[in-house]
Amino acid sequence: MTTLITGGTVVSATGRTQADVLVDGETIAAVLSPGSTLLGHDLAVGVDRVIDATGKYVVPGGIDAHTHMELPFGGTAASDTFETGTRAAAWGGTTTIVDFAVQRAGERVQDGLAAWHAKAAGQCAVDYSFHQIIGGVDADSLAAMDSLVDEGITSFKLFMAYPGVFYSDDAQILRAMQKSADLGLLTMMHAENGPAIDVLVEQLLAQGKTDPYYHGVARAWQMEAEATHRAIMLGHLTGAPLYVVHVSAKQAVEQLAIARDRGQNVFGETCPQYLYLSLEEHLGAPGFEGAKYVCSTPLRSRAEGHQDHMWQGLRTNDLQMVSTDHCPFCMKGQKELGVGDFSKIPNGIGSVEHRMDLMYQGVVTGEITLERWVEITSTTPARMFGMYGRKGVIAPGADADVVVYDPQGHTSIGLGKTHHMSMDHSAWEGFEIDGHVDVVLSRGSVLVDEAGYHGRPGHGQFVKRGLSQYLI
Ligand code: DUC
Ligand code: ZN
Ligand code: ZN
Ligand code: ZN
Repeated sequence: MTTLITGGTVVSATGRTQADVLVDGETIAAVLSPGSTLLGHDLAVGVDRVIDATGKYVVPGGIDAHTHMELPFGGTAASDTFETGTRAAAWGGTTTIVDFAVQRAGERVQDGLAAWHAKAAGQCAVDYSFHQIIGGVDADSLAAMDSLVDEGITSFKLFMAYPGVFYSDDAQILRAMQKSADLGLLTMMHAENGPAIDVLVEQLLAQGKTDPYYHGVARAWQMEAEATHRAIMLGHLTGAPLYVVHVSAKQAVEQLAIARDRGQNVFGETCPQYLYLSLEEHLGAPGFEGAKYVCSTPLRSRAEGHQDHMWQGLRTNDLQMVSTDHCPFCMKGQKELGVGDFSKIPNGIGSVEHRMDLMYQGVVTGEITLERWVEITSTTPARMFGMYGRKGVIAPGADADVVVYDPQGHTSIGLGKTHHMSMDHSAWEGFEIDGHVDVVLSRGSVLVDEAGYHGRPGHGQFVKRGLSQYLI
């Protein structure tokens, strides 16, 4: 099967050009100046399928490097399965996800990873890979890290938050970082001071402060900034490269900037919710509405300027990319577990479907350039997590993961509109996007076009990743 995507503007992380994209089977065969012929043949005549992208952007498929499909958490499990979550991803122009396989204290890493393979295999509409959560750092799990690279898993995540669940203390972090420095793995860190947060939670609840808003009070920015600094110092000591997930506090970005300025190999990711939503307007919504916006790290105060600072970090490259931390829970039966006690609200927001649109809105409003949009949503995730060349770029030989994006189109987000995630609400209800995902190809197959959805469970394949290109 050959496909010609014709008449569009091909956008990369470094520029834009008028070009036609020829897809042969699962990969990109050529990127050609408009109207090119191949050995004298008119390309549009010889191909099986022509996609007219006139007036539209042709960009590499989105890579969401932080999702939690089916994650057991807070006495329940994230409401998107690999099937529903990757279908929603496809609708939104994301053609690769990297989810987190979970090892808990007392479990074998190999078993945790095998369980995640079992959940995802045959279910995914788009390609997928895994990071490994090490929730119990001990001699066995450290030894098991040796085989991760061979499994195509070149990054692992530790938690400074959630004592009793995934938490690692400083001694465990130090040992895991020493190991990752040896192996060339990328250490991902959930940087929040969990034990100190737990004290504030207990005190707030004792004062009768039980509303969702207090989730944000307990998880104060100081808790994130302190943990970020501590992780950076442990990374400095051990030589382990560090990737801080879901950065939301401006003081945490400042810590990353200081570390980067002294030449340390430190990176940061933020998420759409930290760019658009706030403690006051969303987490502080009347009644129990704020529960929709309970995630960790929490939404931050707009009065304190955190959201503006996240956009700035993306411009200055103190933050390198945007993932969603997609971790959806329904209000009914899930979020409502925390009525009367904010600490029992399962943490997470669902955004996997909307990341490309929400970040494109930053292009419309002038927060970022068109090229930066491609860079933070696709190219850098591919390079950061060892998939570049195959993913993250429109070039001959790359997987034909391509999105045709219509800047004149419009997307209304919300239930009954463009919502395909398995949730009974949307944190993004009412968001209006100037722009529209028109066509989505994954390894040469059209998953979405104007006629609708053509994807299927099992099209998506596991991607064995190489080492991060950001290691030095
Ligand atoms: N944060 C969330 O919001 N959900 C799952 C885990 C996490 O760290
Ligand atoms: Zn986290
Ligand atoms: Zn997460
Ligand atoms: Zn359209």
